[in-house]
Amino acid sequence: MHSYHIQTIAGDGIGEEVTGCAIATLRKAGERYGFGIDFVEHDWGSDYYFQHGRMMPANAIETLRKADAILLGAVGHPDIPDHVTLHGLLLPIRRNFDQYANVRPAVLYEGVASPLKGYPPRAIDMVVVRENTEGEYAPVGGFVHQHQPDEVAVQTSVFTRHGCERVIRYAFELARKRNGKRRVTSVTKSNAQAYSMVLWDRVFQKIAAEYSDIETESLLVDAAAMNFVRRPDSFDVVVASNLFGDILSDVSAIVAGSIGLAASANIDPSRKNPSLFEPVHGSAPDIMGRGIANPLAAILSASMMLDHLGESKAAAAIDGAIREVLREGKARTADLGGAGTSAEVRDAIISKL
Ligand code: GGG
Repeated sequence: MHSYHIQTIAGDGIGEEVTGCAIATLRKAGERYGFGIDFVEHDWGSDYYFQHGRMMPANAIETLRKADAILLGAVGHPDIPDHVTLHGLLLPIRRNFDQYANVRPAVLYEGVASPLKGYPPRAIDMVVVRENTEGEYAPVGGFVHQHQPDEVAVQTSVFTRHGCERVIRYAFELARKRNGKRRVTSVTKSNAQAYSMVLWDRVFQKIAAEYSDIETESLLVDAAAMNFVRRPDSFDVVVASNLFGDILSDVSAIVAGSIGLAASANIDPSRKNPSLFEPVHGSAPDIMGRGIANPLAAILSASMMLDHLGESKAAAAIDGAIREVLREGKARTADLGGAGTSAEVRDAIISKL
């Protein structure tokens, strides 16, 4: 029996609760579909930071490199500045492992209400592909005259032709593979960002010419934000820079019912490094420890991980179980209008497997 080596970082807040549900679901899927999973769980994150002054150990990347894949919960703590938690854990992992495609699907499932009227189940079925290693998140900048009245902060975006090409190509390949509208929408703000995003637009035009079977659209990010609300059913694959993709994927999550359903995969398509799977949501400290967080984003992320590892039957079974539980509407958490606990939702999924 093949066994996968999965390393997990539950992280902060509700991260522990939802990752626990994902691990339990993966164990059941392994039993049912004949593969083993050896989990190594790391206690990295904000509690680790309080003890050690850093979010993860100095050799964390070398440790994680041994994994077939990584499962992450959430990062963020009210007593630590957000840039410390994010730059101390998630962002170095994405960059060190060249996880340049952050894939964030948004599907309106049967039994889930969109805040927008008039969309039947699956009418919204899109995926945001966010560039994940450079752009506005590049760690380039600094402070001058720090904490003085004349303080200056410089933050530089980095857009490389190579970086744009590979993520745009990934989006086109995904549009070919998906059973969708075969459309790729590129999002920039190239009227204002007249260097970096003009380069992105040029690269998009060049790559699009290689995919004549795929329809294309280019939108400025303000128009894209409006159209995610006005006509979410028109989107299939959306490709955007690091920051824009992050923001827009919160919009696609909420028009599809809840951020509690938003899964994501940070993929190194070369497979030289492990990929990382995480719910889009953060640590939600306001509800941590109460056992009421929606575990479905974490479980859907675990399913994306199985698919990436080649366990497509098990992944499809988890997706099917989630669809059934949502359709039945008996076990559901508060974000979806229910009063259920994370454990009830987890158990409902596991019983369907
Ligand atoms: N699920 C991991 C998490 O806590 N994400 C919250 C977050 O702020 N992520 C930043 C990003 O993806 O750019």
